[in-house]
Amino acid sequence: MTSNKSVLSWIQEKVELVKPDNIVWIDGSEEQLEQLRAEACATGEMIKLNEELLPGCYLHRTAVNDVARVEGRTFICAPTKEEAGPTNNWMDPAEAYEMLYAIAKDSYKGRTMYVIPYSMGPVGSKFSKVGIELTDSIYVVLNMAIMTRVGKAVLEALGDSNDWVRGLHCKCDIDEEKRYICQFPQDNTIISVNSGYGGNVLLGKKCFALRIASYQGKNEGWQAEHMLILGLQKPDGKIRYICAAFPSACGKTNLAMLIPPEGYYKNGYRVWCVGDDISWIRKGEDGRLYAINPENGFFGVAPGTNEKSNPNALASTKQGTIFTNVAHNLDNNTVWWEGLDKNPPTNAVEWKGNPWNGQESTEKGAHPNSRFTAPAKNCPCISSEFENPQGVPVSAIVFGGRRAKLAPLVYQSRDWNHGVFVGSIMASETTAAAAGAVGVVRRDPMAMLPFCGYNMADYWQHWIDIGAGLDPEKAPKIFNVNWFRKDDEGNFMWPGFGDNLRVLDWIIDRCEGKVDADETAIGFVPKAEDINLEGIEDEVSAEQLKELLSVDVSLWGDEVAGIEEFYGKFDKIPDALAAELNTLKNNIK
Ligand code: OXD
Ligand code: MN
Repeated sequence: MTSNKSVLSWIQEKVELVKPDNIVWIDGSEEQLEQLRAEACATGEMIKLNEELLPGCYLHRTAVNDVARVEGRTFICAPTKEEAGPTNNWMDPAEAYEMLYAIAKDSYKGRTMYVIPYSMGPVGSKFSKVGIELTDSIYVVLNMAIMTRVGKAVLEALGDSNDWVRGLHCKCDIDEEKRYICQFPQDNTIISVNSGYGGNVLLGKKCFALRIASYQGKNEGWQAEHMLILGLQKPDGKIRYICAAFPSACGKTNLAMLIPPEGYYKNGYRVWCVGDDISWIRKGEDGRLYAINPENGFFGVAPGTNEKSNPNALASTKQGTIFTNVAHNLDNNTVWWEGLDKNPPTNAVEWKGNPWNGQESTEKGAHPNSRFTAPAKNCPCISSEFENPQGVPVSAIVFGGRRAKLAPLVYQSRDWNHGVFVGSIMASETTAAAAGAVGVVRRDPMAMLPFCGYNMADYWQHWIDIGAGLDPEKAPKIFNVNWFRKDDEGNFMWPGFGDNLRVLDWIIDRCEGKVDADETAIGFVPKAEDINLEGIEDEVSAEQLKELLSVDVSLWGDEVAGIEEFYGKFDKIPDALAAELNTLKNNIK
């Protein structure tokens, strides 16, 4: 399919290492994918679901010890530990290659090597980047064919170029003790062994589009961010775009596909989804920042997705979708997960493959991290700009986390550098959904803690440098939101979901200079009368809104100590951020 020498020689090397019985190049044709689906069903790797209710949909179960990304076994193999920084695991590249090649050696014997040429971003766009993943898993091929653009056209766009990311995935024995997800940013290379689970093996996603791409972006003057992209259409018909970064379990997919509250909808408000997880951002010819979503599908968490929380996500899963680790309803050959509805199936198989009666069992039917891999084109609110090779102009960047007391519902940074500071101090409180203590603050700057491919201090400096190259008039305005503030009884004070539009609306008005704000110690906070509560007055009283917008400087005093402790891990902090921390300290004195 290609005469590109760098591609052919790299594949040849890897063939000699892993020794497959056969080699199959993925050409992107529907016939070839269909053949692979049939083969996966014949071996039991996938189960074909009800063609009438869920056309083109399949179920897959991973090994029970292989159900999530493994941050502890994920390494940035840069030449020095300093280049990886204190927040990444580091391994010397030579040692890493030696160890990984020893694990991968002969591991494809008796298996087929699939060669997946894929593009992150629309094929041929100047934003886009090519990768080639070698895998011995049909499940990986079929997921990659949903999450990225795959096939011949990608190799044609690549031509003879050597600018592509090498990815080797070997299932091996799914041995947890020998599971490694290694990125070699300087070599444009990813090696993943002993896993068959999404985020560890769909190498285009976290490994390439965030870890490798963040490093490429630093060198090439652009940014790879863990951000959704949404278009907010106002009654005037104009659409403004927002990129937003939240840590896991803070509702990125829900916000990206938000349905406006009824009154807003009637007035012509709409939200259009460009992406739910990753943004690649660069300066356009007009001096504004533009973003694309490099992915082509959604790899969403299934539990909790329902007709109320996210009808658009649910609709996206109704065809051509692969479900992983959810419950299998044997009565109608469909799928079920906790939080889908109140009617679990009685004649079912749970995610581990055991018989399951959802009405009687205390076990979960779906794994809490069970997933759907759904084509973006299925989403009823997919943006008309989804395929635009130029991307969309970014009006606002929004950071956020889960803070019961500290952060107000929304605040705006004073300027770009203050906004970078706000992103760098992002943190979220742990929930009961994850193992460990509840309510513990975990720092997760820009939601990139597990995904930054180099030293986070250099990453922050890169953010500062990007801002320095922008006309402040054209630079996106930077905000922080907190949908999770609680009252003294522990109840959430803000309804969230569709009502978050009320906050997005204020954000865009601020970007366009249409609304005033109060300056506080931490930035600009809305005047209470500027957050429209029409339709939710019963849920949020004027008093409660005031509380939601309040800034408690004594709590910020404790927060400063936490920020200093976190910054203290780094040998260097950009001067601009040290100055912002000083300003915060002075402001709360
Ligand atoms: C994801 C994640 O799967 O951030 O998107 O973990
Ligand atoms: Mn993510």
